[in-house]
Amino acid sequence: MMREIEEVMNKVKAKSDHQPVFIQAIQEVYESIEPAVKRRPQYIQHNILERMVEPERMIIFRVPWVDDQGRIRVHRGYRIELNSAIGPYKGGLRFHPSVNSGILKFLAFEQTFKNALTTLPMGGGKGGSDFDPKGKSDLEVMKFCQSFMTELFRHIGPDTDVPAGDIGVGAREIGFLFGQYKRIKNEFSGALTGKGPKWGGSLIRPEATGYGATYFAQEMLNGRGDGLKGKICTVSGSGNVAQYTVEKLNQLGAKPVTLSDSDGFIYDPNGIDEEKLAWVMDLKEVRRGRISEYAKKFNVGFFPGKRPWGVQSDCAFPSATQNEISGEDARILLENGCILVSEGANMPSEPDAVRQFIDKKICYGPGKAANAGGVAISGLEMSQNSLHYSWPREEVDRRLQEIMHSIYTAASETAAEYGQPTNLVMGANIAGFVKVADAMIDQGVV
Ligand code: NDP
Ligand code: 2IT
Repeated sequence: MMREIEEVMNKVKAKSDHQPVFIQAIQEVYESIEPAVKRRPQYIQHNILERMVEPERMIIFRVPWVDDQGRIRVHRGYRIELNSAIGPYKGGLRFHPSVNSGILKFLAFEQTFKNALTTLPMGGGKGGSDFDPKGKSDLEVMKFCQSFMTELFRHIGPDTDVPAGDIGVGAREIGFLFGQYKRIKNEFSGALTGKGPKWGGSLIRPEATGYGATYFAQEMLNGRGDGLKGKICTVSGSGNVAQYTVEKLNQLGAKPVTLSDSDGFIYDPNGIDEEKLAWVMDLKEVRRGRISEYAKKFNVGFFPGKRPWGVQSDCAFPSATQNEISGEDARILLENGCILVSEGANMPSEPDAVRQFIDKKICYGPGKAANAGGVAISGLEMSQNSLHYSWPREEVDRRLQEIMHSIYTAASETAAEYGQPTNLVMGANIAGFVKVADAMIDQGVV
């Protein structure tokens, strides 16, 4: 590794030793952009590498609320405003007991380059809380969201910072958060995305991440004269991204056979078809149940405590969380003949798994390219809100496909320019980084 990159990595490691996923995300980007940094000495002169990993602002706050038993509870709220070089901070909110500043910094860092790849003017941010919506009543979730927004509102706004959903934050939570924002600010504006379609939300936003990850898979396969038709697909997770990945895979003639949650995975060799998916959506969004219930309902296997990567498949769509494909999982996937991994989740593959996918030259779409469809449609929701207008479903879906195509083109052309045409990790990281870094240089030492 170049001396200058190594020096920055050593400083980051010393400063962030309790933030392994943040270090992992930086390491992956900085290793792969080295050839671009060599060609552009200005990045070193302007100390861009060190500036890029220091968030512009981090907000940490107390979130007190009262549960259904009348007990006073308290959680920690965060918003990381990492980079605003190319637009207002933009990125989701995660509500999950594991949330801490290291996880949110890794997500904000990834988000910054992902947003740059979308072609839309959005900076990078991420936020959330260690609050767990699972097992809470709707009333408790509402009270938590209202308390969270009672602090967050002063930091966000349609031209400042625009949060959206992520793990544990879906349509229900965005509704409660938006209601409280509007009430405090006395302003109906696009300060959040992922809103309901009847009150400012963009059509296709709920579908966008999963659809986008599937369109990205199609782009990668088309690039090799292949397609999704007839492909057996493993999908992890059973939330927003997983559900709409399964929906689009079915529409494109592929066969999704697994879904999971933190308790284990189900394997349905006959395929999770449209009807079964409708049942899953009701299970997850209405009854808020566990994926193991699918196994009972449709009489298939449930594998407690396991991830789906041992199931024979052509294509894998990790759509749950970070580091859910280990080096060992990757070896098994490849041994079983997997030719494509399209990452709906953020950083789902451990570094050893990433290395194997690149070395074997399979179709490998890293998260910041493959799952950018969600934030891209968030960007289109911002545009529609500021126009006080909304576009029809077909129009938004067409733009989503165009954006996924242009991300694939940017990543593969950049990879080719640096002599590794199949390495979309390198291509996406360089294309995203260069855009943000150049904007930072143009704007001076800020
Ligand atoms: P949801 O909350 O809707 O679903 C998350 C799913 O992943 C659930 O099935 C959940 O299971 C599972 N999961 C979460 N954490 C873990 C864990 N530690 N171990 C095992 N399973 C886990 O979230 P989304 O579908 O929105 O997000 C999924 C991934 O996609 C995340 O990595 C997110 O950052 C990424 N992403 C999301 C976008 C969006 O628009 N929503 C956009 C781009 C990326 P359980 O119920 O047991 O917790
Ligand atoms: O990781 C992501 O890109 C998201 N959770 C979506 C962010 C957004 O602002 O739509």
